[in-house]
Amino acid sequence: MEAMTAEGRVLLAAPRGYCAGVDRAVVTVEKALDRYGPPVYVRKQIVHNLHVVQTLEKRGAIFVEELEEVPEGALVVFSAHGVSPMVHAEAAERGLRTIDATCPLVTKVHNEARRFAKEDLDIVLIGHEGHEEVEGTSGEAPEHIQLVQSPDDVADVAVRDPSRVVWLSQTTLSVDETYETVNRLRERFPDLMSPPSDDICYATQNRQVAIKEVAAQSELVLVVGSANSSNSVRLVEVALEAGATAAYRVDNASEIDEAWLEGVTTVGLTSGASVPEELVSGVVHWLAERGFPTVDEHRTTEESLIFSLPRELRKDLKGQTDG
Ligand code: 2E4
Ligand code: SF4
Repeated sequence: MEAMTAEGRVLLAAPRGYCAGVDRAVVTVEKALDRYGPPVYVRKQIVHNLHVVQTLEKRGAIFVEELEEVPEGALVVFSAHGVSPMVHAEAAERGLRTIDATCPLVTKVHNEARRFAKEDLDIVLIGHEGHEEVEGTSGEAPEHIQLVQSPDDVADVAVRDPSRVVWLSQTTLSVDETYETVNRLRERFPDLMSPPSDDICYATQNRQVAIKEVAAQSELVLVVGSANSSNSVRLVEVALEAGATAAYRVDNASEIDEAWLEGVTTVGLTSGASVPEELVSGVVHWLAERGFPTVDEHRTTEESLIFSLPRELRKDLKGQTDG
């Protein structure tokens, strides 16, 4: 077939890669290392990306699973995914110095959870069990929140008063699947209340819209991102739903299987919100060497959101420049 001999092309989705919350969290650890010197402890992976974590480790960050691994009086950064109030309390009890790098858009969901719990509503949290963001949000109101992972889970939801139920969600879910879950919830609870604005954040939504359009024109879609990155894994699912013949997640170019390229003329390419652009460039370079030298970017929207650094850090950085 003609397509087999023609040069292949890469269709690069935009927006892709770092969102405002990830940029803020990574810069927080970098600036904490500069300002206070190593070691800077970080509870959990600052963002779910292997390359980011390994790079910060080389600079003196120490990643721990739990606060008990942090020595008394040391400095610890909380990851972008957020922590439950119990973790804050434990840090205070242990006399740890803390910097909270929770994304402000995750904090927004925590605030909603607290407010709805105060109103004594039953809260259905749509999200994935065991994910750090879900653990953090659930911890705000464990007695009011129940987790629903998929549309099929809705059948098992039990509430005290069907007219006083509200839903919230993790920030990184598939927009379409969440919509389906909410529809099912509304079938069961017609008075279901919604959060004041979307919990699935702008970056998650924008990356899904972009890859949908790219996937519709690609036989193969590659998503750069780590295995535990919820938003990256969702991009693979969304690409398949949107018509890509095949879609794979890779941490970097070394994980691509050349057999995936057989019979392919257009490779769609994107990356999750926690993925540095250099890893995407690595994939572009790898593909160029294998018959895909042309790169066309397909942009669906511009992003310009920037978050200021955590207050605790800003204060000290200011003190430094003020002398
Ligand atoms: C915080 C909240 O949540 P996910 O697994 O997608 O996290 P990742 O670190 O890959 O992406 C950044 C992020 C952080 C997303 N939402
Ligand atoms: Fe924040 Fe959204 Fe980025 Fe998560 S994906 S860190 S919620 S901006």
